[in-house]
Parts: sequence; C-alpha cells; structure tokens
Amino acid sequence: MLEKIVVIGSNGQIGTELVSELRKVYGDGNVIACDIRRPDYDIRNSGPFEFVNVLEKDILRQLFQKYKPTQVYLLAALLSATGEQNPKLAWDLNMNGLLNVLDLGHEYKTSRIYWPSSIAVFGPNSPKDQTPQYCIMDPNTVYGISKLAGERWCEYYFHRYGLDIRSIRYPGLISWKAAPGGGTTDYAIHIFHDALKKSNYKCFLSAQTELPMMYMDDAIRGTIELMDAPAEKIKIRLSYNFTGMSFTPESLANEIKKHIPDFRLEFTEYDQRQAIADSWPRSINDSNASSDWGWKPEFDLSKMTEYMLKNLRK
Ligand code: AKB
Repeated sequence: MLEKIVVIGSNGQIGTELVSELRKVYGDGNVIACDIRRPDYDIRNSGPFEFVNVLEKDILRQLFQKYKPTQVYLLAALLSATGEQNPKLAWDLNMNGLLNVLDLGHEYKTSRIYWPSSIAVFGPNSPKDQTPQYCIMDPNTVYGISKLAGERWCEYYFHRYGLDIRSIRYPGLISWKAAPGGGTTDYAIHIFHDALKKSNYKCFLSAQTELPMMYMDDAIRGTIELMDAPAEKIKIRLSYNFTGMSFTPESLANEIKKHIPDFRLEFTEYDQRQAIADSWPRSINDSNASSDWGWKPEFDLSKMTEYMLKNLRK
C-alpha cells in the first residue's frame, strides 16, 4: 500500500530527524511535515510542508481531508521544564492536541498513529532502578500527568474504536541536528556544545543525578521499527518502556574528558529542574519492547559521546 505520512510538530528535536528518515524510506512527496512555525530550510525543500496548529481542529480536518494520511505522527508538545512555566497551556496542547488527532484518525480511518509518551509518566513513588513497565505511576509535573492521561486515551481509542495507536516512553534524547525542546534532560545536549566552545559547562542538575537517556539515531530507528511491526506484536497499547543507557552529569563529563582533557563540569544554583529529575527513574526496564517487537539499542555512553563530538565538530 502507498503510504501517506503526516508528521505534526515536524520542526522539533525529534521531528527534524524523523521527517528526513521517513522521506528516505517512503519518498519525499509522501511525508508531509507540519508545524506552527516556519520550518528549517532542509524540511521545506525536501518535500511538502503545511502550517498546522494541532489545537485548531477545523484546520487539522482540512489536512486529513487533503492528504488522507495512512500514518500520523503527533510530536507537538510542551516538555517537562517549559510545561511547568505554563501548566494550563501544556495541558491544553498535550491533551487536546492528542484528542483532536485521535478523533480525526478515527473519522478518516487512519491506519496507524504514533504518539510519544515519556519517562515523565513515572513519579516519586515509582521504583527508581530498572523501572518496570507496570508499577506505581504518580507523576508530579503537568507534562507527566498529560502523558499518563494520554496513554490511557490511546488505549481507550484502541479498544473502543480499533484505532491502531502506538507509543514509546522516551527517555532523554541526545542529538546534534536540532535544538532540544525545553526538557529536564536537555543538559545532556548543552554540555556537548559548551565543551566544544569553551571547555566547561555549568550544569543545572547535580553531579549524581542519574537519568535514562538515548542517542537520537536509536530513538528514530526504534520509533520506525515500532510503527513497522505487525499489529499482533504490539501487545501494549498504553506506551512501551524504552531505553538506551543511563548516566549522571559526572559520568558524562568523565566520558567527554577522554576527548577534551581540560573539560570542567561546574554547577548552577538550585534549579527547579532538579526536583523534576529527582522524581524520575534512574534506569528503565524495556524488556517488553525487546520481546514484543525486537527492540535493541546500539549506542552506549562512549559511542554516543564519540558521535556527538564528531558531528558537532563538523
Ligand atoms: C524532558 O526532559 O522533558 C523530556 C522527556 C524525558 O520526556 N526530554
């Protein structure tokens, strides 16, 4: 079947790389990038682009009507740190944006929908190490609350309407092509830029704050593998635990020092993001993703560090 794929939120950290990869696989003209902002030069020139605000349902309906997409990726969201600065907007965008896409996916019989969840669905009472797929989930950020509620809506639309929605709980994503979008894990990207520019970085998380992370190449590959998997292999219709590695600011700095020996890690005054990080898991058990659809990461801390520095130096 000829696929027509719509990516909403195409200008963000994930969207930028996902659109390029999907266009390689499905052809430039079959992947429609959509965002509220003017896109990057590359995205605009390699295929179709539409201005779309996911909260404007009529405009969104016109998009579904025009392209009759077989697949929709909904990436537009406010992340953990920016969400705390504007909780009502975060709830509105993360929740009503999802509901608009689920309704239209149902109305236009979209074959598959992708929606990202996050490790932010876990909270202070979730197990911290090797956090399992199913456990206590008590998120205390508006971002985490919206992701947890969104997971339940995805499962609801699957059971009630048979809509094939697939989802991954992303850890912190590390990439060099596009800027990160206002998350708590963003330090793990800023650190590379500052290491190369001035050999030191002032971190807003403490040295021993361990968080689950993943290099973007793994995240994009895993996302497309999940979407390509036969429906009967997708046993979880909430969202899959998913991880690549776990590290602290200190262990990341030590890895960077292997390439930039005079690199120094310093710390800022207490930042609200520390409390968010402290409420999240240190590591994730993603064995369901491995056994159901064969997930296996390729990047560990040392390979990710090498690739980040090599690509940013270019
Ligand atoms: C954030 O830090 O908010 C995101 C996430 C883990 O979902 N990177």
